[in-house]
Amino acid sequence: MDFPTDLIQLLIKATRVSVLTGAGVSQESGLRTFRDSQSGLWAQYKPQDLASPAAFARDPKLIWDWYAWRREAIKGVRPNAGHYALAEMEKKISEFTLITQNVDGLHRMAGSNNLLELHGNILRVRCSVCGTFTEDWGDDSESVPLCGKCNGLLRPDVVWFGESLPRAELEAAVTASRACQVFFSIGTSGVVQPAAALAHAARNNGAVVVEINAEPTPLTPKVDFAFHGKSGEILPELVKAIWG
Ligand code: BV8
Ligand code: ZN
Repeated sequence: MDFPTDLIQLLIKATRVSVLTGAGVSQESGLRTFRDSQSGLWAQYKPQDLASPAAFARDPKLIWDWYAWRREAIKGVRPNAGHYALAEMEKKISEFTLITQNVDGLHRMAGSNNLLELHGNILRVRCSVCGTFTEDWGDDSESVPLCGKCNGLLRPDVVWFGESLPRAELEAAVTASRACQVFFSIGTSGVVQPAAALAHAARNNGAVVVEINAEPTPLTPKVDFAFHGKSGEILPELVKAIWG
């Protein structure tokens, strides 16, 4: 795959690069993206209707089971070449920040360290009342497991719609987006806020913005370089083009 030489030259010299990823980077690992995530029993629900405090209050068991179903799907997959290429870029670029909306933990599994999980991680569970994290929770199918400390209902450690993002991660993501020379938006439809605002923050601070996505998004008209295709194919090619 050929890349514009000015982009390659820029990336060879770049010391500050920030990347935002979404569900698209995990698609080639066999995980459905958010917009086409529902199937079978769950096809009748819109994800954002399930991923909300109101839904959990209304029917905690339904929401617990939905996350248990997604957790099982994640346990059955591995990172793909796109995840590994991003871990490779982190080794080559001095200030490389990987910001993800994904709760699947695949970036960390691929070896990414400077990782900001803006929307949490589905493999972590905490108490919905006192916030205590629990390593091992029984998944018997009868009821939602309870907190060992206060008997509150346990919930996945993810950010639901209407809930604020973890402050430290969000602040670090905004700082890294404003300070970078190159900002990549990869495998995301760029609809969910405040994550979708990060590319604009980077652009407004003079960064070159690159989009890698299977299809155009609302961000496409605003980027300097757009590559529409599979991130698991394009990212390894890009790494090769930069560092041979
Ligand atoms: C908050 C965790 C308030 C849970 C998630 C301003 C304007 C309008 C609305 C809002 C606004 N501010 C806030 C809102 C409300 C809301 C929001 O943005 N709503 C949207 C729907 C309009 N935001 C919130 O509620 C946020 N909280 O604002 O709190 C507040 C403020 C202060 C104080 C208190 C409260 C919280 C948002 C986080 C919600 N949690 N996930 C879970 O996973 O269950 S969001 C979840 O959906 C994901 O994390 C991700 O962010 C999003 C899905 O988007 P993508 O990842 O992009 O996936 P998608 O399927 O859409 O697209 C995939 C793309 O990949 C496609 O383009 C496809 O073409 C491409 N693709 C596919 N295959 C490949 C590929 N690309 C490359 N290669 C491939 N192989
Ligand atoms: Zn508790």
